[in-house]
Amino acid sequence: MAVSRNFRGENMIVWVTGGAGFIGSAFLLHSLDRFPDRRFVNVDKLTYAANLSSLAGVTEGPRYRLARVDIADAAAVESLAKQEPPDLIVHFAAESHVDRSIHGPREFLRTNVEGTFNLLEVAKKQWAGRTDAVFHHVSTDEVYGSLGATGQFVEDTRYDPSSPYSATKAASDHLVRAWARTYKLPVKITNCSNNYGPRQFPEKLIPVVIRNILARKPLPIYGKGENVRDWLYVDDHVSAIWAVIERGAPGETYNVGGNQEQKNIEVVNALCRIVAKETGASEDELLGLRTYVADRPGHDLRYAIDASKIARECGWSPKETFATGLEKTVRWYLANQAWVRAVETGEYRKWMETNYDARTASVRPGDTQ
Ligand code: NAD
Ligand code: TDX
Repeated sequence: MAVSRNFRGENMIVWVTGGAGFIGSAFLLHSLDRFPDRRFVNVDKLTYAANLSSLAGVTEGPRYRLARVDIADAAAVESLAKQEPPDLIVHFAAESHVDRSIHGPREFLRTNVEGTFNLLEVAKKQWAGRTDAVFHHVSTDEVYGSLGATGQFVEDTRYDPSSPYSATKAASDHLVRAWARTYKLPVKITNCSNNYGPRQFPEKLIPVVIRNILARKPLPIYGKGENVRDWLYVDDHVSAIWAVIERGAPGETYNVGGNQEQKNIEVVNALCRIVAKETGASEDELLGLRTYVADRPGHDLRYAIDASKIARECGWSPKETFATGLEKTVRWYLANQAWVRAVETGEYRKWMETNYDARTASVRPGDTQ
């Protein structure tokens, strides 16, 4: 007998692509807690950026499954859709680091463009005639390119990506909109500013700086440290995505940001101050670690988000300020130094590799720790 599904809850299958990454794992932890009657399928290739210890305590069973699937592999995505037909797809999976995209852009095209294409095709096939399903595409403010000293990105700011990363994210946004217009696929898109928080891979600015402060290593500041980012605490991004899934209009795009602009040098200074306060170290000693290094090629000067549409239409606003979120983040890294060490030694990958079952494309047994 066919299982009847109800978008509002029971038996609903939610695909979370990239659920073992930084934002995807925060989304899963929140969602498993909030929706006890839904089944979440974490569709993740488990690249270097995945870390299953971020999902410690999440057990496989009726409510959760990890499916190790490369979204750029069309046959694998189709086969998973037969086993686990989705009602909602929340698409995080991507190659996400700008510096890596400069040195090796090919993987960014595969995952960000072809991978998104494969998911759209599967959704199109699965959802023919359905209007209650949702393909939620998680994108970035970097698609809009760089601002000068003033102004903010709005939803119809012209796309003008600068890096291979942002160009592939822009391409994926265009595909999602085209599938909505041409095939009437029920899609929603969010373009979010820089996230930070617990469990971010130590290649992005904030975790790199925290790690290096703790190891008393140089804190690399690209160029003059004058570039501005608009920072959002990761759990606020998670709540924004649910606000749009639940209250956003089909086919619409929503910009997400915390209205917390900071120059990179201000971020580094704040981290030195907080770590000094939390550990009793000398703030001057930590500030002395700051080191200006060669600039990132094509480095966007400034991002700033106008998030008034999501506030107005979905009733969303962030809970954390940059000051409160940064303090929480530093405390998490101080309390979880083993997490960072496991990444540095490569230990974090061993568990995944030894417990992977190629026959079921799952990582077992239950507990992911
Ligand atoms: P991340 O790099 O931490 O995690 C990416 C996850 O995707 C990893 O678990 C990885 O294994 C998985 N993945 C990569 N390639 C895959 C493939 N081919 N098939 C299946 N899974 C694959 O990324 P993140 O920082 O959590 O970002 C998640 C999403 O949010 C991305 O789409 C990114 O563009 C977007 N975003 C990120 C930020 C930010 O500041 N981090 C801001 C705005 C938007
Ligand atoms: O060591 C560093 N030194 C430094 O000065 C690093 C890693 C970065 N930077 C600068 C570059 C940026 O101006 O800090 C700023 C932030 O850099 P990243 O953490 O690499 O983030 P960014 O390039 O802004 O992109 C991030 O936000 C938007 C995410 O990586 C993207 O996935 C997201 O779309």
